[in-house]
Amino acid sequence: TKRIFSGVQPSGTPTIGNYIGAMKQFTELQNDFDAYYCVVNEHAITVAQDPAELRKNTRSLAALYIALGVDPEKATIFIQSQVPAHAQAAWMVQCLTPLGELERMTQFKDKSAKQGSVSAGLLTYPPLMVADIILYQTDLVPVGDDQKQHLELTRNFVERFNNRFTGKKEEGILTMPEFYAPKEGGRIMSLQDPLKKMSKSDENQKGFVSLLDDPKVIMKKIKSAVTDSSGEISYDKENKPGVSNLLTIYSSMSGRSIDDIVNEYADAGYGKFKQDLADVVISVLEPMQARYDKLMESSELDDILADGAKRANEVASETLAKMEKAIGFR
Ligand code: AQP
Repeated sequence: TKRIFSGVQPSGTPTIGNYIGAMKQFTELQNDFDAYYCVVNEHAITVAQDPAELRKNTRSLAALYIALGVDPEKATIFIQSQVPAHAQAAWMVQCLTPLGELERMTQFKDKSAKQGSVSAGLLTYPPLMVADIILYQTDLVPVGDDQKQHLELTRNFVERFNNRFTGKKEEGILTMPEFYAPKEGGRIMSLQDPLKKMSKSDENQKGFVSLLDDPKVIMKKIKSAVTDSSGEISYDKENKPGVSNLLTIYSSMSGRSIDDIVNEYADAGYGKFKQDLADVVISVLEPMQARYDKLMESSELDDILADGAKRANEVASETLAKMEKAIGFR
């Protein structure tokens, strides 16, 4: 069976953007792939995190994976820092990656521009992501559009590493991964600024719906989403970015096509459309939140994570050993 790997940073509570762009695919793909879903807490510390918050968000994110339908019997769920191979492989990746490639990354440029003091880790975030992916000999990486550039970097690395360290007759040491994003919803925009990506660490809480928002809060946030003054419900990303974003969310959360939704609301106003959209979002999140609450109270979660770390360590250390041998450490 083919492998998939993906991760989410515990840098806050995931938003419906994270869900639509990536996490929703986790449950859909776990039946056909050998799946590894990681809580990437080492990535989260590339920007400042409060230790108590980080600890809480890490556990909470693992519970959310399961609450949204990841089955620990089928998929391996684990915390990145509990598998030391990630940091070890990342060092080798860093040493084999030209600085210029990292300085060109859009996410680095965006995030460093927002910060007074930039950590070296923010720059070397992509090599850590390369390590995450290659350690599991990953075939497919379900992530949102914003991670596409990092995946390209991963593919370049794999090619370079295999070329350099593998004799031509041998099979490549590392597997070449493919990018996998949903057709629609690879980039959900902020509810307050439809030209900006929805982000869980956005200071403006009204810009996103988090997976743990209360139904009343969800209703309020969606009702106050920025649209336009035309009053017409149609999909036009250029001229109607706000409404188009809401249509994408509606479509992804309901499984209905955008055309179908546009037809239904042809004569309706924004008020009715937003109200129904909020109901759709709530109908998906409410049962998930109930499962989440139960999990957080039980010790089951700790057992699942201990088992996940064990399984992940087994696979990751095998690849790490191959890399170390190739490089000359063994
Ligand atoms: N707005 C988005 N639309 C669709 N997919 C998205 N993803 C992120 N934002 C959107 C995808 O969600 C997965 C997890 O993201 P991450 O935690 O690794 O970090 P990120 O990409 O930096 O996401 P955020 O929400 O913007 O986090 P912060 O605020 O901490 O930087 C990834 O697959 C990502 O593509």
